[in-house]
Amino acid sequence: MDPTEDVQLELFRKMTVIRLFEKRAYDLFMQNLVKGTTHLGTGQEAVAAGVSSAMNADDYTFTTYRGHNHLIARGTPLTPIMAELLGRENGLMRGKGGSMHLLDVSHGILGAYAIIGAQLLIANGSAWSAQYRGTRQVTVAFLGDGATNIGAFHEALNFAVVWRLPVIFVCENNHYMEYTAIEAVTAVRHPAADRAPAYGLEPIVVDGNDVEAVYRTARAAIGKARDGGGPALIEADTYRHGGHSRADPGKYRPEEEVAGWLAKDPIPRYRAVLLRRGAAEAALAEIEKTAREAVDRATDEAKAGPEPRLELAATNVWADGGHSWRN
Ligand SMILES: Cc1ncc(C[n+]2csc(CCOP(=O)(O)OP(=O)(O)O)c2C)c(N)n1
Ligand SMILES: [Mg+2]
Repeated sequence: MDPTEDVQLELFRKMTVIRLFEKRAYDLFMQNLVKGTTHLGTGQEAVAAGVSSAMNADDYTFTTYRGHNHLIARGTPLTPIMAELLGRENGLMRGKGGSMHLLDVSHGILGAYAIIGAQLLIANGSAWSAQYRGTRQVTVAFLGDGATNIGAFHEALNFAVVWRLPVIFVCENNHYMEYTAIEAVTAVRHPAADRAPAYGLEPIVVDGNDVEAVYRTARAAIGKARDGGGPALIEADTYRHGGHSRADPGKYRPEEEVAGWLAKDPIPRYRAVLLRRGAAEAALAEIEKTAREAVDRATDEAKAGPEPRLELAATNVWADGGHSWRN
């Protein structure tokens, strides 16, 4: 289904906010204000925006260390994410997790996982729980292309199909796993989609820089899973503009390759589509202005947050005997 006009503006808004937030995160990292590392999804915004807009508010998201974008797309306020990056007590995890370990149960984010592939098996558990409880909630788990060469990916796919789980695996194929091109270490061309038939799944490849294509593909898969039709594996073809993490300049990538993908930047591309369809320039400019202000506000509020108190060091470290997810 094509997005309504409201959804179209929402897709543009989400991508814009994510881009500006991550640009700010990079600047703060370069100023040595970020505690720990960062992995930015700059260039990959259309995947986060398109998939999240196809989800219901009570659906679940599992993401990776490259996950700021997925939280923002699902509506987590910017300040607690920014404050978490800066290691402040007003951060999502009270400043104890940092960029790679974001969790926001109130927006259905059941964690960001730094161990490649680990989230996929836990996502199966979340989907199984929804299936068992009969809630019609769908779980979406994001993964990188490199994760497709990890055993957990294959274990998760197999069991998701065997149990017909309401889980959607979205592989963001940005063509690199750290500093290695995925094609140099993978037997098939499409690292996720070409493996799907081995588990009885349809091979799905979508242009991950076309936000509406991502939205349509995700909506179809999520709707089917919600109705009991079982899991799907979506491969979104995309590219990260920057390096793998921190200040990595990404020089291991050929210049022409980077230039080719910059020309396919999902945000200006969608902006042009909306203008062609008759959207008012002023409306888009207003979205951009509001996004800039929101990122500025989040930065100020994060910087104003206190350093975590010493007594917090031992909280939320051990299970308390309960089974519920909590922040
Ligand atoms: C099990 C495991 N092995 C190795 C690593 C180190 N590592 C961190 S990120 C990364 C690359 C993953 O690439 P990909 O899945 O394509 O995700 P991307 O970073 O491109 O989003 C690796 C190997 C890890 N975190 N976990
Ligand atoms: Mg990758």
